[in-house]
Amino acid sequence: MEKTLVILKPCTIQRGLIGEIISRFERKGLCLAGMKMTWLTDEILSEHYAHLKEKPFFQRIKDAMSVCPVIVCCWEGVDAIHVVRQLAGATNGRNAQPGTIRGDYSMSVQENIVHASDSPETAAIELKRFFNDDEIFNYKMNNLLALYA
Ligand code: YYY
Ligand code: MG
Repeated sequence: MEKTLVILKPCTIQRGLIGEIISRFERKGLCLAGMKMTWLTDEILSEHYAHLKEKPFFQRIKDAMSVCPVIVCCWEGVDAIHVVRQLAGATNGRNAQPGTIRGDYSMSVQENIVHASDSPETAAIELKRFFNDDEIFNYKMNNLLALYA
């Protein structure tokens, strides 16, 4: 089992899509191990988007990520990091395949509905960045046989 971080971006909150997007992960069969609403600071966003700090859009994406609170989620499942990236789709919503979250809900690169960790290494770092240990819950869904057998 792996755990991965998903952030429902401000565009998702503003457009009233919180429930729809959470449903996509839920009905796929992922287990919700943590979830909270938080208002991201420029400081935490500078850390989170450090790999983009040389890009011309660095400040713009940080500003877009802090126009309102976001929902941070920890989803758990076999191969969860890869599965969630596949569900999210390509970064640019206009290129993302129909059937993916970005493909179905986004017309934008920046306003692309979700952030999703892109590797086991970044998932571990990002979960620590947004959650305290006691905010991640270790329990098993009782449908594992039906999901994975
Ligand atoms: O992992 P992913 O979200 O698909 O893309 P990243 O390359 O990590 O970029 C993070 C974030 O930055 C992206 O979700 C939107 C924004 N962004 C942008 O606004 N303009 C770009 N040309 C590239 C990325
Ligand atoms: Mg990324």
